[in-house]
Amino acid sequence: MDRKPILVTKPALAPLEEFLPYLEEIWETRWLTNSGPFHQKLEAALAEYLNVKHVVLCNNGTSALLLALRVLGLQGEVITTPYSFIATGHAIIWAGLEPVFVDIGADSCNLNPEHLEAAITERTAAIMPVHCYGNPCETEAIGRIAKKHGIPVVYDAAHAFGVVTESGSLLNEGDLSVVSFHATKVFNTFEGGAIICHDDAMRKKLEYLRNFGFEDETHIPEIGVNAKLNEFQSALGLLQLQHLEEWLTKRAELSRLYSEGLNDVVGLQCGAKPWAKKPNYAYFPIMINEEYPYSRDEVVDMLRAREVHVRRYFYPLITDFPLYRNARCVPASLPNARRSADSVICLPIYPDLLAEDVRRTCEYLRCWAVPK
Ligand code: T4K
Repeated sequence: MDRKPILVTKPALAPLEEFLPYLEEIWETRWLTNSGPFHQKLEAALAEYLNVKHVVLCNNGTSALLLALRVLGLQGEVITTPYSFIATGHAIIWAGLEPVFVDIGADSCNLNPEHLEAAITERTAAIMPVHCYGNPCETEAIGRIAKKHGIPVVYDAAHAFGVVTESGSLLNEGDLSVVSFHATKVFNTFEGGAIICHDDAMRKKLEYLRNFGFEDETHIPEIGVNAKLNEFQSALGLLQLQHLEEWLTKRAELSRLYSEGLNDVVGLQCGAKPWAKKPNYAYFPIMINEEYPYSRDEVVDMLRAREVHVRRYFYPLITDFPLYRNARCVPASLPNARRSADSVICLPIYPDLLAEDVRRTCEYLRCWAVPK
């Protein structure tokens, strides 16, 4: 039987007819960019939804990371995780800093605070952990170590939009957090991102850094870039926000179906633990270990042959790209990150995914688990 390919994700979009009035308004006002009315409304709406003080919109998550690092006026090294998308490492280098990679935990995919202190030197300027898959980092331990050494923490929260822990919005942790609104994310504006910050002065500085450095018409205190989100994307964001809870409910239901379908499969571990009080179910990673009769890459190929186009987020490790070969790693062999990169498969998850497709995918993984 011919099946439609199932991709790892499919962007959620509000109905087109609901977007038309926003477009008509843009065509009417001719206000297209540069902190226009929709942009201002979206910043306010997101701050309220996310329960954070300031949201500074940017044109994507990578430039938001770049500005977050720039605004702190850092020099030297930034400690991060090798188990992430390449943008995490690239942003550090673009900001003129050196990445240092600390291993992740044995059963979390996040930076392990136990190795953090060993990685800190007099050249450490900041820590940039990633809430991988939207699962919260050990923020308390990281915060304690950062405070002891007097260094700021910038969370790469690209995956963590809307995640809430026992202490409230995860995005309130650290000095700054960065979210992504890329097409593949839980909340998308086609492309987009934002910096979450907690004080007025920092917000002002970020606003001028994203607009060429203009503080006002005649003053440019620092070299800025053009990292603005336009009115089309901001209007879309306002509309998308109205549908978000419904999309999160669907993601939660699909995630539950995967967990039920795969929980007892020998050699396969569901990595998407709902550690947060309110998770966002951004990804559904599984880990294939030695007890499974097929290797991770064989499983990827077998699923793809059945039109289930899974991805290996995050393989290879950032440190395995030749550009990063000389980066300092703690410990040098990064054993946990390596194990996760070699065993992970991210299964398809998005609001329009059909329950029957999740069941079918689980069925394949269960059948193949029977020894060869
Ligand atoms: N930090 C972290 C931890 C991140 O994960 C990311 C981005 C960033 C920072 C940087 O944020 P941004 O600057 O991107 O805002 C994707 C995304 O491009 C990237 O945003 C994301 N992380 C990364 C984890 O995944 P690819 O190369 O895997 O994307 P691609 O084009 O292969 O798309 C994946 C699947 O989605 C495809 O099977 C098709 C489907 N798709 C994709 C797009 C773009 C669609 O159906 N429609 C679409 O428009 O990187």
